Amino acid sequence: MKLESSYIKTKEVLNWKGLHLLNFAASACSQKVRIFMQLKGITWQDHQINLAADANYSDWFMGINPRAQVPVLIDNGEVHIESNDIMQYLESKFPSPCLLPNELQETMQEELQTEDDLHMDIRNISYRFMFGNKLMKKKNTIIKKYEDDAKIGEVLNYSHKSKVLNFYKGVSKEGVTNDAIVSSIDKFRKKFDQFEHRLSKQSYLLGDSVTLLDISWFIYVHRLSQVGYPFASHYPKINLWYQDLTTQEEFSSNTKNPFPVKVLMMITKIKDNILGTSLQKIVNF
Ligand SMILES: N[C@@H](CCC(=O)N[C@@H](CS)C(=O)NCC(=O)O)C(=O)O
Repeated sequence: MKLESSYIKTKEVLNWKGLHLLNFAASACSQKVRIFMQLKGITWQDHQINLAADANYSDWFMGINPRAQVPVLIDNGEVHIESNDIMQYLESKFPSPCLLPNELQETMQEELQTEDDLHMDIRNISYRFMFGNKLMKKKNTIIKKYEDDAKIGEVLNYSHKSKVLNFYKGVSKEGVTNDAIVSSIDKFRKKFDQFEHRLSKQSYLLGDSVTLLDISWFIYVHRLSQVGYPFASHYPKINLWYQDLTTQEEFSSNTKNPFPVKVLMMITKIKDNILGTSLQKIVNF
């Protein structure tokens, strides 16, 4: 989605030349776009927005993306948001190597919508098992800012805005609950059942070559497998597909966790093992 320049309060970016990606190393949506760009051989100027320090809620960043989310692509002063839209925009600008064949356009739209609809579910998993519910305590001021900012109402469609607000309101009180985890995993299972079936007949999710959809789902599978989702025993074909992609440098180098996230994850894991609150135990795999 290209944002009208009238929305952009941080005017300096309107003069930026070339391609700039505002992103965060540990953000799933950022990782997706970085893999995509690297596979295409596109180079960009990197701007890290530290989500752990709420840099995405700074006036500077919200003056660029009032949704307060990464990734954001700036192409010669044009601001693009929404990871799936960014990839599709770049596909038309850099068609080779092809990651979105024409004949798959319609299927891809449906598939990407499903993937995007599951974003809050991957958030549940990440906040609970990677960040140990740690990152949301500070969110009250942010909720206020989010609610107050009229521009956000304009740029966020309302269902999206209420989803994000409900998430933060819920988690800032009680963290991500076991029920939320079970419900999120149920949604992933439905998709994984489909993918397992497809991958018994083809090498990638939409045929025999990598597409944008493989990149999008790689990120989710990676995140779930990091927190103990038993792909090898439950979805062996998905596991093979995942292992295969992991051997590619573009996929592995863009999904490494920064050191503080590694530490947080390790502490969360130890705690969950002691308390019997790991993903495996909660979902009863
Ligand atoms: N649908 C959006 C989701 C973007 C999104 O939620 N980004 C996350 C990181 S993966 C973010 O910026 N979170 C910051 C926050 O909510 O505080 C996309 O695909 O770009």
